[in-house]
Amino acid sequence: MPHAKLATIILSAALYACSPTDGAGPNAGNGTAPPADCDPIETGDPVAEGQRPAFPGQTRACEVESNVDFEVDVLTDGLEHPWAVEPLPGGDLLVTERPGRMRVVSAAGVLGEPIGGLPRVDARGQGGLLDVALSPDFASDRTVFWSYSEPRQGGNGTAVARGVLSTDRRSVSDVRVIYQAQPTYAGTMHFGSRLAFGPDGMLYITMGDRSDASMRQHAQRLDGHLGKVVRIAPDGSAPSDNPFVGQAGAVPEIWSIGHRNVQASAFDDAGRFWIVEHGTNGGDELNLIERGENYGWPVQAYGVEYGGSPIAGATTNPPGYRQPVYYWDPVIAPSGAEFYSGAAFPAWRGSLFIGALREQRLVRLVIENDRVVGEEHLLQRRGHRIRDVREGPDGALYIVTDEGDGELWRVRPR
Ligand SMILES: [Ca+2]
Ligand SMILES: [Ca+2]
Repeated sequence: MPHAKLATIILSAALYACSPTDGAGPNAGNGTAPPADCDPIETGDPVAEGQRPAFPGQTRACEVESNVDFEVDVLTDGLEHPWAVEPLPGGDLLVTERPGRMRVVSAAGVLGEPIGGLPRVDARGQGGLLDVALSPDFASDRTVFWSYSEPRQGGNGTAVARGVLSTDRRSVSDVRVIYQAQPTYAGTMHFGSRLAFGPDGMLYITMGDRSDASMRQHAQRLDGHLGKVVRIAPDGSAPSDNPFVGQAGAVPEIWSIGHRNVQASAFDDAGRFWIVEHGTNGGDELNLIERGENYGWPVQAYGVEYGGSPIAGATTNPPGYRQPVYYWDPVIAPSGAEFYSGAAFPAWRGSLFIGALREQRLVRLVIENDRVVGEEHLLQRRGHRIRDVREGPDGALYIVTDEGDGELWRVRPR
């Protein structure tokens, strides 16, 4: 589509020329019209008819093309539903597989044996071994943190454990469970749970609402962890500056509330925390998370139920709830996110990359002044559900695909 490409290039130039002045202030973009010559990335019919964004540019951003020349190396296949890839300092990679295995894959693509010492997981439905994160002091303490669905009396729940990786990387020791989401529930869906350490040294855990209609309201309640972003210290304790510490009836680990199911999170260069949540049909959301705020679910939502009916009790823009910075209708099913900061791809610096399961692609967002000003779709012809994306120490992007025969990819300059 040469015509569309030309229009995009012209549009990009116009955007970059005008945005620094237009975008100042926290409510930048409100009331400003989208560029008239924009080619929106999404041209299909919205799923939810008649819904309107709260501000221009909140959905269907302009298509941008970075025209980066890259190569995709399939480092390994044969991974069973890998959920996370975490680059190690020397260039090797930690990978989780949902049935309960964690392995090291070498930078050359050699698949290691499962690491011993991990607790049992409830690997039904969306559950199992989920994310892994390195301690901020990994080089000295060799400590890793992982999330999983923990089998419990009466059901299961998202948990986070930590352990010390042996120097031969065959096992973890000193394993401690530092977080157990409450309440326990007998279900197999919406466990969250990306892990990210903030610049404050705290561990941010994104949660799900457990999916069933009877559980949704937990996202608005302070007496449990479902549907929240949770912030804990590396030992599992609740920091004293969490927003609901000391409030009667509130669990102290809560950082923000009103989330549906969050499997993607990333800190930006400025140390701000962004999440991408699975919405209902037509309502996947990008949110900029601030302490103690309410992100709306299940009161504020775009889209409709996957069965097609309206979301009972929800409207798109009720007062008192944070609006998403951006939403997708149709949905992408987001999992895994990373702000790119490497030297290998200068054109991608500052971009937010997001894995898309349903749409089987890598999404790149250009964000300026807290607004999405461009969206690009990459890797969409490979036909794999993208589960996680991380930047390696070499500046390459590392990706795992959610398949029974899942793959680990390295995206590097050609
Ligand atoms: Ca991770
Ligand atoms: Ca929301």
